[in-house]
Amino acid sequence: MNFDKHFRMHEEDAIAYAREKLSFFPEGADLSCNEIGDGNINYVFRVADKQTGKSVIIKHADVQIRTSKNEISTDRNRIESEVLQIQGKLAPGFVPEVYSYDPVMKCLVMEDLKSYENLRYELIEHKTFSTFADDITSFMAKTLIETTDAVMHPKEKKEYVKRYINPDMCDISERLVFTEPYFENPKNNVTSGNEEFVKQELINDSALKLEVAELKELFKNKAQSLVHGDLHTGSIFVTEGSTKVLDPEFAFYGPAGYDLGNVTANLIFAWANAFVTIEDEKEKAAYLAWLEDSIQKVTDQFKTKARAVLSEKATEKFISMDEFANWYVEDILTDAAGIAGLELIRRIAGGAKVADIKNIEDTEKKILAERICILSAKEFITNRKSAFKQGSEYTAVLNKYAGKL
Ligand code: SR1
Ligand code: MG
Repeated sequence: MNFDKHFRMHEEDAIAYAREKLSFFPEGADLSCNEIGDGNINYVFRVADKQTGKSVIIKHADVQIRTSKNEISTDRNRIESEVLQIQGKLAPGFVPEVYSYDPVMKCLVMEDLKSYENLRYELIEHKTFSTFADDITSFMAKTLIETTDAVMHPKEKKEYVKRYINPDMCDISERLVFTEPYFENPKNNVTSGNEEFVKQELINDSALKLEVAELKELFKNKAQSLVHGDLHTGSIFVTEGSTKVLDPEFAFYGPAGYDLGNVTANLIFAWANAFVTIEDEKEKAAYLAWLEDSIQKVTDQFKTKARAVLSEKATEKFISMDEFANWYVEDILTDAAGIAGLELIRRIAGGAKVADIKNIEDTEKKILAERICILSAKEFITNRKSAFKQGSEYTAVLNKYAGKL
């Protein structure tokens, strides 16, 4: 095999690929391989030297989506590889190191974060991470603000806009996040017992749908920052004291608030899971308090750090006017609130579910968690322009519905 023509790789191909194309392992190394991908789209191989334990990750893109088998561009693999490297320069230490990218086999070869765990599953197990909010807000302030043309030269930024146009992946988000949950569709697979609620609160609410349509226009047209584009807790790996962001295959030039809103919404899924599943009152109060503190810090620390990046690095002359710089950051927070609402809704009333909610075994508890998320989401969307410039406003809404329902 010389890997000069693309095909869908399996574990044995990844071993052969590592031997032939990578200089990572010594000749004759006894290699093993496991396919460890748990996402919907790609194949992720961990290739390891059985003797030394040294290992590498090969992320491989096929021409079909892994779950649906629908056709999809493999350019996402190039975008992921390049964006990881850009993010690594802007926010050192927050992404895995990229070793190589193969444009023929669509293989992104990168550091194996063996000692890290997927944040979504850690939160479901009610674990806490003392530096998470600080880490993720540093990552977002740097990668989002430093790729705007408030900081970059406008011509250089427009080159990025062109290079990271990502039509197939944006099409997925435009359908799954911004459209399907608001129309009847059997693929939405709504939890039994919540169908009427979803119909009433989402499909029949034309005022809400107008706001959603406005946010969809924003997503399609606001080429503000090089966004990660899918920054949910399954794209984040953690260990105590360190955070790594993976999987920017949905990256494109979009509203900076897209990433911020996704982080907030996915912490809220963890909150809703903990609210309905933790039985011991003391344990529950402590865990909800940590999550609420994290949810608040995501907004509050991002706001401070984004402002600091602008003060330090802006090339746009108007940023020196405090009123404009403040408006610039608040505008991102407005978008983030709308996006947080959309992400909460689409993971419950749309096709792509999250384990925090999907895996709640007791149906009554699951229905309750879903309703808290949906009603809160509606407030985030409809009141985004006048509220949610402070993190405590998000947790106040959650607690309001948790107390009511
Ligand atoms: C077909 S892809 C479904 C979802 O998984 C990804 O992680 C994105 O969130 C996408 O919407
Ligand atoms: Mg992903």
